[in-house]
Amino acid sequence: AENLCCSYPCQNGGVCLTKGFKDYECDCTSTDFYGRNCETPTFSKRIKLWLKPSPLTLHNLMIGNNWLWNMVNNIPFLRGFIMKKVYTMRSDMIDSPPTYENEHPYITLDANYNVSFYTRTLPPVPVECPTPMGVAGKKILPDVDVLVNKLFIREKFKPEPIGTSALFSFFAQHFTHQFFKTDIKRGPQYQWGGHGVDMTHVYGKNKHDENLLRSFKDGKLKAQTVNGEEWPPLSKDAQVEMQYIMPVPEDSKYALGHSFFGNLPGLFMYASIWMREHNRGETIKIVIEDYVQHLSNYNFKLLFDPSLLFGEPFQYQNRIALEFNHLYHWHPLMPDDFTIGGVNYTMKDFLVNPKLVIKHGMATFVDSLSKQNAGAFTVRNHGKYTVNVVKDLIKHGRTLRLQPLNNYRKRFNLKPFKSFEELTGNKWLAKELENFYGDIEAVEFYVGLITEKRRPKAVFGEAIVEMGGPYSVKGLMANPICSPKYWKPSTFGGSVGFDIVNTATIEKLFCQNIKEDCPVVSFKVPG
Ligand code: MNH
Repeated sequence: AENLCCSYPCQNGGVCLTKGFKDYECDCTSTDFYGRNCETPTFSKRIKLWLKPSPLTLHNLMIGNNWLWNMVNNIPFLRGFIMKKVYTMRSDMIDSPPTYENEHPYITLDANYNVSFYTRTLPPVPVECPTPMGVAGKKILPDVDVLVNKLFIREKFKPEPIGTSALFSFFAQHFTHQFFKTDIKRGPQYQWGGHGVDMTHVYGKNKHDENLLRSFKDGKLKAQTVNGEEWPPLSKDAQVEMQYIMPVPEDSKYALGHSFFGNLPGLFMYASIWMREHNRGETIKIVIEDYVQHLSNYNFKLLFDPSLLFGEPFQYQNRIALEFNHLYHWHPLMPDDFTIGGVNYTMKDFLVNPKLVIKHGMATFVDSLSKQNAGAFTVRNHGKYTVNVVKDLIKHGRTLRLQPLNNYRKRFNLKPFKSFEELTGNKWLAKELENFYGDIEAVEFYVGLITEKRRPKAVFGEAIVEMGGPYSVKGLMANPICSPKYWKPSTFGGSVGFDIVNTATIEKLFCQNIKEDCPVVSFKVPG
């Protein structure tokens, strides 16, 4: 007998239950919908839906209307009001406490208590379904090598259209590696991180590593001076385990908070600047007001102010979701080569070569990355060294039985796509995808995300933003330092420390830790 839940009959967040052998039931509890498939809104929900602007309307409001935002940005009460809406609307999309894990298509307590699992926003496709995606599409998914050769491999570099810099790409990688930590030996559903912004990528994964990295003087991390600048210690002077993707000479091995960060100069650069700075509250401030600000391209000036959530119903707990990890695979943002202080380096020259940062110096390095364009997040734009990463990712999506993109669109209040052309906005690509999947309802998660048409004036398509936004806002604002008992000057050593957090910017982070004149520090290539 077939599992009737394989066709995802329950709408609007209703939960599907099999009933006997040839029936199903939808649990519509607290969805504001009723009916066999939770398809009918209650009267008050109908009015709310009618008044509610679509994600596209909101996006257009935020990226346009310069005059309006110039006014709002300068009226603290209005700016705070709008920002509170951003916090609550985004984080309300995330289940908290977490609901699903990878082993069951229904809620289990393990999803909450087993913190070695990534959580899942949507449960896995039931194993007994007729096709890998449920009932839609072919019985066998496209061959990963064929798929990647056709849709992922970069032939000619495509620059990111809104002018995102390579400084941004490395920030993304550096920042997110503190909480995307797959424990691949156990399997792609396992992780070894702390489910949030815990700064383990600077201080080390546990107390043991932290003690090795700390100098126990003035609260500072161990450091060494080379060419008149401070850099992380060599591995022989702080024996935390590092992992390199190819062999490295001993004198190029540095002790860093994250075992991967010796592999790329851009990561070593961020590791070094945070070692010089070391303050946790600043990260969230910089991520919201510089990093997400750039990413959103909003004319509204985003604000980091945890007190806006005080008194609101909001859970100060976070769990990293598998889907968040998958959608954050932004490898196309990496260019194939870099110009540092006028010298050209290929990615091959860059790999396992952190010494380049010391050689050119912090100022030149950050200046050069700021002036260099990132790659576009789109098809056929994965550089040579990241092709295997995306192959693994797609394979993991399959073993984990991620639901198709359209189900995620519905979960995050987006209209499911009706055709391949609507997804891609491109006839050639639509044709290719149709050959691979046969049915728009069977497009895999990551493949759908990267083939989705870009929004006007944006880095990504709709789905990445409408999913990534909620995970990101929830993860940042649910951090304990944002909670009422923590968010006060005494937690930061008094008003001086609190003030540092409240005025932090990416530019200050670099410039106040560089002795020379302030270089260009920008997530957007100037000019
Ligand atoms: Mn990247 C995982 C290489 C840039 C985001 N990345 C991995 C893995 C490798 C890797 C290897 C391990 C996965 C596997 O073994 O299958 N990544 C690179 C290289 C570059 C790179 C060589 C640059 C060149 N990565 C980036 C950038 C981002 C990013 C830029 C943007 C945020 N990478 C990820 C994420 C993971 C990952 C997210 C998953 C990490 C985890 O789950 O542990």
